[in-house]
Amino acid sequence: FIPPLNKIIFNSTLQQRCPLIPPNLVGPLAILKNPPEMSVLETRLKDVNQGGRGNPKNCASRHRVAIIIPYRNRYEHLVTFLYNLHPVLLRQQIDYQIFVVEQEGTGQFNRAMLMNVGSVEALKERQFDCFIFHDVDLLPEDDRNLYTCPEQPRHMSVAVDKFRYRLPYADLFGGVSAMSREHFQMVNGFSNAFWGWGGEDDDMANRIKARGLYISRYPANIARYKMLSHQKEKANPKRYEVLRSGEKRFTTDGLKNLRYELIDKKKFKLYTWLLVRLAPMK
Ligand code: NGS
Repeated sequence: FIPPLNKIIFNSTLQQRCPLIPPNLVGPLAILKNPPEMSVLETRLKDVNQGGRGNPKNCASRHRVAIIIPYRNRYEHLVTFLYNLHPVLLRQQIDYQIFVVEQEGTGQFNRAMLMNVGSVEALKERQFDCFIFHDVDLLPEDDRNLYTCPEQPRHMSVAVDKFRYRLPYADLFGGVSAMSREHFQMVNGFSNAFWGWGGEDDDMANRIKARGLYISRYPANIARYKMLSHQKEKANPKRYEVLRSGEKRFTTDGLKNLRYELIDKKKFKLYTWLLVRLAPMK
């Protein structure tokens, strides 16, 4: 039996594909800044399934997306993030799962490595089509900013309030960014060599260009974000050096030499939590 082109078989029933443009978007959003307690939020977001998964009810989503949050010590931000993001993703008819990848201990934070781990661990659960790497302190201000899988790597946090809604520089790839599974694997993921703040996203921008891909963006009037306030991280003084010598490591440093230990994993109602110990790169 071959189903008609616009339908697919889903849970052994024939389901219509979701429309290209989700019908219930609202456009500009009021950011919700005072979330209820997590337990209350869990009962309120009743369309979210265990592990922080969502899926449109009446159509088959076109996108299986793993949302990956590199994380440590920002519980209040996390609650606010979940409070704002789940309703948006549900309205966008994405088939998604939120992974919070927490770095164990107090050593230098390695954002890029946590995102590599997130991608590897997500694929152990399902064959996601793409990854959206998302800082926990950024909240989308418009639900037309679709969390779909991109043709080309997509930088999503184009206009952030903290930068007066201007893109600081053309190759910026930090904050929120989306990559297809194929492209992410093609560039060997992120570098594991950036310990402490800064540079890892610029290195990814270099990887993207080196492979003949390019950074795409939605218009700045839609790709808008609010940043939650926090103390500034101490920048890694070596980041420019590591960045400059990055190219010779593109094929070796990344998913290929990723070493970590998964210490714990739990499926909470609103997210899948991974606690990882990162092994320093040799
Ligand atoms: C650049 C950093 C990036 C960072 C970007 C935006 O200077 O990692 O600023 O920063 N590159 C280097 O340090 C080499 S932020 O928006 O977080 O203030 O993403």
